[in-house]
Amino acid sequence: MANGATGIGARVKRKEDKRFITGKGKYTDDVRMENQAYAAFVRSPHAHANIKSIDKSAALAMEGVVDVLDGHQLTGDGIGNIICGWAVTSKDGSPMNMGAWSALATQKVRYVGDAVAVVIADTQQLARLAAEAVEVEYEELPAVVKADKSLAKGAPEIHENAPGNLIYDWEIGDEAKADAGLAAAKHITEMEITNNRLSPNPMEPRSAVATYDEAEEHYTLYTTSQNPHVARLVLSAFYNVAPEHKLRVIAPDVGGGFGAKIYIYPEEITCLWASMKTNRSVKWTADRSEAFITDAHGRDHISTAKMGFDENGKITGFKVDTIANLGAYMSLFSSSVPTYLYATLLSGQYDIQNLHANVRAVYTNTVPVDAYRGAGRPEACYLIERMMETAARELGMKPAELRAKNFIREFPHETPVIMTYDSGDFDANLAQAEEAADVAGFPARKAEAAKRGKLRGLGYSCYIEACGIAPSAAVGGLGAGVGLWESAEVRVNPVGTIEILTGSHSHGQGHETTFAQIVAERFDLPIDNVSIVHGDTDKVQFGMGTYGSRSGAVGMSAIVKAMDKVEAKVRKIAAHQLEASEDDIVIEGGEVKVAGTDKALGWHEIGLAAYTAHNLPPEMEPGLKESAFYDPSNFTFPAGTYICEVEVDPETGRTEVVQFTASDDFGTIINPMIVEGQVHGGLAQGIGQAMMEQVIYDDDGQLITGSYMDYTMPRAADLPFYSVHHASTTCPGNPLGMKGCGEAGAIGSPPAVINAITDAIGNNNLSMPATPQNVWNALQAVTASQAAE
Ligand code: MCN
Repeated sequence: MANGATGIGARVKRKEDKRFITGKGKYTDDVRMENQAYAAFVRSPHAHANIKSIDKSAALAMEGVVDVLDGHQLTGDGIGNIICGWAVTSKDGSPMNMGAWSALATQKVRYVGDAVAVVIADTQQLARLAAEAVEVEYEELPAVVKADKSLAKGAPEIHENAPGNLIYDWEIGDEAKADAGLAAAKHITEMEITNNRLSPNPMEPRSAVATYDEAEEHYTLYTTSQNPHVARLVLSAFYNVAPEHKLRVIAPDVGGGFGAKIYIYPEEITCLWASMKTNRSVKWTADRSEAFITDAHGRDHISTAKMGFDENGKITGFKVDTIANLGAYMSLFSSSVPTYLYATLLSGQYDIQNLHANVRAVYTNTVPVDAYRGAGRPEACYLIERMMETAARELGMKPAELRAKNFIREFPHETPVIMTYDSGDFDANLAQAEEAADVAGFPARKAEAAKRGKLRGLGYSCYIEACGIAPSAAVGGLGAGVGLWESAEVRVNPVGTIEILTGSHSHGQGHETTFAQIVAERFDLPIDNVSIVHGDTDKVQFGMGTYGSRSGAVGMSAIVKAMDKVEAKVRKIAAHQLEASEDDIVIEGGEVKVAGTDKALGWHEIGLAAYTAHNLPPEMEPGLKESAFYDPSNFTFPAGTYICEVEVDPETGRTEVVQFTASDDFGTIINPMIVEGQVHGGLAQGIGQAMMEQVIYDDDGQLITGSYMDYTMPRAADLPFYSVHHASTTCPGNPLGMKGCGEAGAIGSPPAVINAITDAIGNNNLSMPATPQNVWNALQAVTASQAAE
């Protein structure tokens, strides 16, 4: 049914924004429990050390300190180690080397910030003061922070069961074919590419409030989670904190996550356990400094790559060797990021028959690394799109021409790295972006900039990514420890309003609006009659949560399935009550009608009929509420072309992004305004990665970029007005035809920026982030080589 004003395709303003912009959101730190105490963690100041002793006496003597708990007590109570839930097998058939990670370290600390003990006290200030008073004696060990150095002979060994710090040595594709393809090439482009380590920086830091009810032997955890049901499952099944039916996890309003709030961290585990130990509600909220040293970081790859081309510019072979830094411990999905979310996307938008990638994942004495917006796909896109632009320069071809020569044009297309692209029109996105960016007018703009003493450059990125992460059987076969379906329940109330209970979790993506839009469209109801319930394991039957831009393609599809069931029942009730054939029932104008007559029932009448059950068809169950689980048959494959135009000041290296154009294919678009907002946010993060963000450790493993004085986040003034466009193909894999949009901007934009800057300065040797200093150094190298000639 059409519902033009608020249905599919309408730019409906976000329903949730009223409470967010008036300060009425309810976040975890807003939760105040009776008898609440506060946790403060005693953290390692060393990157690598043995714990010799812990002296709690001074802290325990402070008035208002409830207890000081350590790792021996935690493990003594049977709390299990933190695990990585995705098993990756090395190419020699051996399992990955997962080192033990206790929520509170017992013998050894492995990164600055590793938790050693927790203080529970009456106030937050007191807890923090008392944590300072806990004396831990350490025996310092040498540390290693860089992925390649960690693999080097003689590097300090971080986990006993991971010799040489190697977690796995994994491959995908056919190496012999890739070698043969390169051997047959007329031209080979070869590059070393690093992908800088990032900190996720959601606006709301992580937080937990745990309560133990002794009489019921029941736990409640309020937490900043993107997936409360997964948290409950993991906390009960793996960490043994509480049985699943005795644990309620609530993720109320959550102020952004970007991946960092998928995982179950030491702090939540410890707060739950401490609430039982102390019989107090226990609250912990990270401050920004703590977030920098505890939130899982992202990216951090070092790669070498070779791409071969024939005389026509067609790719003959592609070989990639990557070392991925996973930090000190394996976080929940860490193993899957540099393997199944990265190397499987290395075919990009191109028809590459001969492809091989090798990935070694390593431990270092740094914060654990896991999925951060894009997770693996930005690393793949950056690598391919830097290679393509570089190859075009080396071959003397236009970057767009080289790409178009290699585009995939027939779907479904199976790549040699196990992905089956289902749909797309890469030419359409490229053409749309080139037109919107006025590529034809670039030479004139460059000449005009030159008159002002500025260097202007243009860079492309043609990205593809796999999101809508599922299907369960496929990910299970690849090592995932969970299924990746989604569930939903549609409840029509007796008064005809509708509640949608979903296992997806909204923490900035506008689900309360878009999810309501598809219901308003289907049942032709005012959007205000529909409300969305999420984020509470006691309310929503089950769910796998929000990451991998899956809530549209998977979460909303589950709602569609449940709506199918509701509609079937509504038709039966209406046909019975209106004495008509089910085939003649239509749903429109907020009513359920007999086509071609004036016989109609309002939704409130249908609802009332279902719940009073006075006059239902024989054998029909009373009530009107249906649930569904949805497991798609494939990922979705958003794709597009991004074109970045920059102006560099050669005096200072300062670079301005003067124009950024995006043409995306997100399939059916439910709410263009929300989708544009998602693209804007992703672009800000991608441009941030390309130009300013970088986590830096010194050689001893001390975090240098531990505050916003040293870790540069992009601000509004650093970013241009984006020019965002859509050229869509329908996704055949889900009932709405949607592809995910939540990560695309962060995936596609970094190579476009670096390609533009390197074009401007005439030096291809530039790594992210392109800070003024890095750009200036690259410019000096150009001047030096010109002087030498
Ligand atoms: N949508 C749409 N039409 C489409 C695709 C999506 O209208 N064709 C809508 C959806 O209905 C939803 C929103 O766009 O309201 C994003 O949908 P989707 O792409 O499915 O992504 P998710 O909802 O699963 O969100 C996850 C994604 C990820 S993985 C990260 S990381 C990320 C992102 O979303 N983190 C975010 N966007 C974020 N935005 C904010 N504000 N905060 C974060 O932490």
